[in-house]
Amino acid sequence: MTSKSSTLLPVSSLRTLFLAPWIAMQLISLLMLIGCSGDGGTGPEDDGTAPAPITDLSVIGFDTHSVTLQWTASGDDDMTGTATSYDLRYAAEFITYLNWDRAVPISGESAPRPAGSIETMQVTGLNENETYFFALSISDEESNSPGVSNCVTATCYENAEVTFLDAQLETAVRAQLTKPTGPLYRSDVRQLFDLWVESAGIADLTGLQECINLDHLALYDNAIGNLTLLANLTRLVELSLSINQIGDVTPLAGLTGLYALRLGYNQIDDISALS
Ligand SMILES: [Ca+2]
Ligand SMILES: [Ca+2]
Repeated sequence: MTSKSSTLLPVSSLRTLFLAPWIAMQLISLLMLIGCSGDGGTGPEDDGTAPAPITDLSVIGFDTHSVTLQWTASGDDDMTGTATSYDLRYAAEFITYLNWDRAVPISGESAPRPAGSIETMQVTGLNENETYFFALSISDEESNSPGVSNCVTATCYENAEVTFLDAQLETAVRAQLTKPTGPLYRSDVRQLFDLWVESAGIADLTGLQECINLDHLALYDNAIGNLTLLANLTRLVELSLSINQIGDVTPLAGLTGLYALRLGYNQIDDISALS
């Protein structure tokens, strides 16, 4: 600003004393000229009231390369009228006002509809198996904004149906998910963190390979011989497979997060894969 840079000039204190009132007058004239508007623009006078904050941003769908978001529009002034623009952004980390400037702007937002309207937007061009965080801000015509909305997260993947070939295993999974009937999707079985199925005659683990968020799995006293389908369950920290028909434990070699592994009463000769 003019006044600030002037005080930095190496002038004598006497000259500063005489010039200060003149500089102040010039500054007042300049401010009157631009109408004292906050951003110096020529748009409508600032109404001084920002849109209400958006607090209900949510994920209503996703696919391999897209995420669909929904929220309720606020208005030009709090929850009244119609705001002017949205700024939707994504990041690889949780978004708050602190890191908002580093979040990546997404183009193609529609103009806000009247306060109270349900807005949806599909964000496309995302990477499969990547996790994204989303947040948005809303502004009125004078760039008044309440700041950053709540932040939501989604991972892009094909939400395929998951089939369990062993009825006992499926029953146990459904019980744990409290979803007794209907198709089981990846988005369902990824909600599974603990599973305990004992003495149920389970031989076929098909379906468990999709339960990638399991951290505790206990399958005592079943008829399991092949562990291949457990190889991708890298979040497991506790795995109990005692009393089965297991000969080969090499599929478990990549489960580096395990701190408890129980393999008693099987037919294992070589555990070097687990070293
Ligand atoms: Ca306005
Ligand atoms: Ca306003």
